[in-house]
Amino acid sequence: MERTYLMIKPDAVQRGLIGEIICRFEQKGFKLVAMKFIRLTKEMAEKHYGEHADKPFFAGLVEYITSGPVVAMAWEGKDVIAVSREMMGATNPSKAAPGTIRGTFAVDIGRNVIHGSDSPASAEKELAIYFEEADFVEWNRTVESWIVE
Ligand code: IDP
Repeated sequence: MERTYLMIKPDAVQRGLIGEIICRFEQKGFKLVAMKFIRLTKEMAEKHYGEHADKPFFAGLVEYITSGPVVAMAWEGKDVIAVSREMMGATNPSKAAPGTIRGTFAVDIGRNVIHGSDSPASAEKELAIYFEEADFVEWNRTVESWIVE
């Protein structure tokens, strides 16, 4: 089953949106398999966003993502990488469709409330930054056969 890395960013934690955001993925039918409430170090942030190191917004991005606690999560499910990106909406909340997480809860690209891996390769890389193998909980949902055929 596919896994992705989702992170509730510091702005969403400060605004009391943890429950709202987790609720959407639970209700969709995805399965939570790991979760941590942590504050990123500068090193973790630079590793996570390494591909943007030469962008003008990089310093601000690292400052933002380390500015307060985040909820780091691993979610599992059918096509969870692509589907969770759709549920999040476009990177720039002004362009995010109404009803998506960013479309509903955010207005600024520098405060866009959630991160989600954009490919299997980045999911693998990002999950390894935040979790060790022992952090993943193996569990059976009794409703599984009502969610996936
Ligand atoms: P994604 O988060 O939707 O995958 P990316 O292009 O990978 O989007 O950018 C990573 C993060 O960097 C964004 O979620 C946003 O927080 C931040 N970011 C991207 N572009 C800008 C910008 O132009 N100004 C400020 N922050 C930006």
